[in-house]
Amino acid sequence: MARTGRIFEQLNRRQFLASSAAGASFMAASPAFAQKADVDLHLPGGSGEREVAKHFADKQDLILLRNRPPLLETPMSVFDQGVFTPNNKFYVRWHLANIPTEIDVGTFRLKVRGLVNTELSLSLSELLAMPRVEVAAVNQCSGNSRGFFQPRVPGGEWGHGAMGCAKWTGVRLRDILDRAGVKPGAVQVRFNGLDEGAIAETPDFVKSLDVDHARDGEVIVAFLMNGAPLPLTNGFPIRLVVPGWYATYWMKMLFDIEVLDRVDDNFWMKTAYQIPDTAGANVKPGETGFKTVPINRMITRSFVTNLASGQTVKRGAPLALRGIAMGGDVSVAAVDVSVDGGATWKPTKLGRDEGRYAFRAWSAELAPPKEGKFEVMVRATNTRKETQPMTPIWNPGGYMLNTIETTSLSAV
Ligand SMILES: Nc1nc2c(c(=O)[nH]1)N[C@H]1C(S)=C(S)[C@@H](COP(=O)(O)O)O[C@H]1N2
Ligand SMILES: [Mo]
Repeated sequence: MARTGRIFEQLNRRQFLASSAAGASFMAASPAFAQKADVDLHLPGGSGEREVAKHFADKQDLILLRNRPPLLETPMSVFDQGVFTPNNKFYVRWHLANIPTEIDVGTFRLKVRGLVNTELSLSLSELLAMPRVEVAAVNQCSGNSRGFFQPRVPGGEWGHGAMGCAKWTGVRLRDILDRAGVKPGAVQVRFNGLDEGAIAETPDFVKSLDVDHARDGEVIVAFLMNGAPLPLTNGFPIRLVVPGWYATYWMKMLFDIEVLDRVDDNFWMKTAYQIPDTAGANVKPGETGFKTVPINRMITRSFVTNLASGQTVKRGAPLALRGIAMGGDVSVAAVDVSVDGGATWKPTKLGRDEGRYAFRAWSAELAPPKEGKFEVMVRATNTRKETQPMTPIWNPGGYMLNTIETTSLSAV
């Protein structure tokens, strides 16, 4: 159990670090790093330049959308460094204002209750002693890219950086549920984290999965992210990882699992995070009265990461392009680029396959551009032959945008 011991030691150290954060939020007493970051802070169509977050001890050079509850976005340039997003650059999203800044790893317990044969109260050392699995998976907020919705919709006005990819290590949720013994008649499994609203009226943030999904062997309770304990802001000490599904289900600071004999009808399942039950979650702007379903699996997307709109490149020289793609809940099959507005597409070279749920790197060399402005479009297709739409979708929640992205460049 030497390995378990070492992780437990790391967890203990993390608790010590976490407790040094100030006050009733994650904010460090003083900024621990440079305040001027080399990141693109513009959100096209937005109200000018955004700020760099300075008060989060475990984060560096993220774009600040809100301090409390925190909304911190990863700049696109980070995704150019590799398919795994470093923990200190990984985006952060919380709904509720009261988030523990200190976790006592000795007394922390994960409860399992409801429709089970034996209720459990698992310590972190018990969890660390269970069989361990690792999965590379993209964590993406349902509202990633909401800032690009036209007409605009209320909510976190994210650019494209409410996503990240990490190697998550933990135990299978199925193993935990089997240890408790799920009783016949179970319908959903509900997850709760330690965060709470500032006022009693705020519905507690809880999310549920169908019992078969919860028991599919892929959903895990993770305690390591890229080999290190989770940052406090990403759910220390444990969080749910639901590969291929939007991050709203990836409950952070998970402490309570309840097996239900019914479909969960709490606010965060029944009212919030509902999408139109239409192809691509698309409805006409302003449309109402359509049938909705809880948001679920992710869809395919791709981005250029080495160049940003507005940049100039060298005319008459081959143009190197790099980027990332994701398949959604299946692998990326192809990434193509177009320089003629989508009339013709050229295949790119895919990077190493890190698994169906991970980002996939891609690269291409384009023919030397002539002097003047031009546009590069990038389009991913997954193994289910689903691809990205040319025209933007719309829905009132600002969810699931996956339009083909266009990068406007000029050759000089
Ligand atoms: N306990 C808790 N878990 C949570 C949330 C939250 O508000 N509280 N937000 C969810 C949503 S909507 C997102 S997008 C992801 C963000 O994960 P991250 O902050 O680790 O990037 O956490 C999910 N898990
Ligand atoms: Mo989210």
